[in-house]
Amino acid sequence: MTDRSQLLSALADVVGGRYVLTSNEDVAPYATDWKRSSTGVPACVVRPASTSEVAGVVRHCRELGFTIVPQGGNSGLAAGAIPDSSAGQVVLSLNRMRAIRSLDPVGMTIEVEAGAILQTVRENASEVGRMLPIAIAAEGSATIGGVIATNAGGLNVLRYGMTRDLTLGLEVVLADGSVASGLRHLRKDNAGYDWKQWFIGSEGTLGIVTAAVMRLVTVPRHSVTTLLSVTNLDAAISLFELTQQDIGEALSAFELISAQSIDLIERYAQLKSPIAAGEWFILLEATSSLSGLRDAAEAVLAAGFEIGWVVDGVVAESDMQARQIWALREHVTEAEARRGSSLKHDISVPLTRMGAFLADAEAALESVAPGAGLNLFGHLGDGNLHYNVLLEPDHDQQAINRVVHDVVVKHGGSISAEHGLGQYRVDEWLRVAPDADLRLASTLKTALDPDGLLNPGKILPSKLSHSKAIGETI
Ligand code: 2HG
Ligand code: ZN
Repeated sequence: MTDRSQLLSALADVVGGRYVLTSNEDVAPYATDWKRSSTGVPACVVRPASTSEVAGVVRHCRELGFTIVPQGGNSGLAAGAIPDSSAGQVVLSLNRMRAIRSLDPVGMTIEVEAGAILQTVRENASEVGRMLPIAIAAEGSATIGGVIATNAGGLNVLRYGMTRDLTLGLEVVLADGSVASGLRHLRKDNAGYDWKQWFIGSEGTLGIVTAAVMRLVTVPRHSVTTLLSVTNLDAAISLFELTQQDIGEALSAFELISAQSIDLIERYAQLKSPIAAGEWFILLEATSSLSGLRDAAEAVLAAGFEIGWVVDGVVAESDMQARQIWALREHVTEAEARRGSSLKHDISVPLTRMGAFLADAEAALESVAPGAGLNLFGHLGDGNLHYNVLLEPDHDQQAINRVVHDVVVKHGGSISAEHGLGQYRVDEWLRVAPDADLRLASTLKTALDPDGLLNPGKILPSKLSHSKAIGETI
């Protein structure tokens, strides 16, 4: 028996033969990412139904020398859940583990399995007047496990924080096949290390998340949605300051969309902006259990007009109009993909450096890709910009990545704000990361996955090249 046939039969014993996928047709949806930029060749795809089956799969892969690529809804934008082309990696899909294990509206927690779809979890919570405030366009396919593994951000981070801030407990299958159970429903727990944090945002490189306890919030009774266009970025930032002052903790989204992005949406997603363009558009949303939001939003808009920051604006009159405004924002990624290929940069800088970052990035980009089209949008309130370059065949992608990321570093920013490093940004991270970050990452990886079984090539390239990168003797 070859190693692979031994593996297939061992995995079939654990999960049942029909859940070990090998044909090209069955494997294809798990082997290519959403952007269709990365396609791998896995040894097989395995779909366990329980935590103990995940543990069994891990043990067999380890014994037989196959590495594992954990996968949730495969909606990631950095190819973190896509295998390489060696046929030596097993894609472990969590998509059969979808149970909502418990929902506590009083303690405001929900316990779910890793493969539960984000939208389903949100719907379950909303049935009892609660909300899981992770708002991402991919909610219909993204899973809780994937959201945790990437520490996903999204549209409401400004108000509720990243996925990390909403995760109370985890159950994780470790690289040795043992299970770490920490499904605690507690807001306060200082007993020992807070080990769940090691796995949140670890992109499946330290352990496989099989279940989680998430923190819920109450569904706000009132909301107001406003679309504005502003003269320039300084005006957008000033308006953000004013909004924080006057709307305060009710502010749930402050999204920035460039005029070029609106053009893309109008051309490729057949949607229409209801207002005249400025250099930038802002989608402002406030939600609260208390009333009076509409007056507050109108006052901000009026002040913005008077000072000369705002070019045009509309406050949604109905839920339907609010949904239409949100549809513009939610179609940016799709419109970009329909236009053609693009090079995404998911960056963050301190808000006060955003203007200088944009000016420097424009000049740097001009030096390697003169006249390149851009799709700039993001979560201004979080200092997180999607600095996406619309690719043309003659573009040198590595050169573009380097100049953009160098400017990010110059302004004290991060080259991976909310999507993860995946495979696309590993080399760049190794190039720009501080030594301490690399040393600690390596220490953690060595402690939890000494043999490099879990998602090799993600976050850290491979044991060998990473050791070289951080100057260890090997
Ligand atoms: C968003 O903000 C997502 O809509 C996707 O993070 C970003 O497409 C992108 O680059
Ligand atoms: Zn985003």
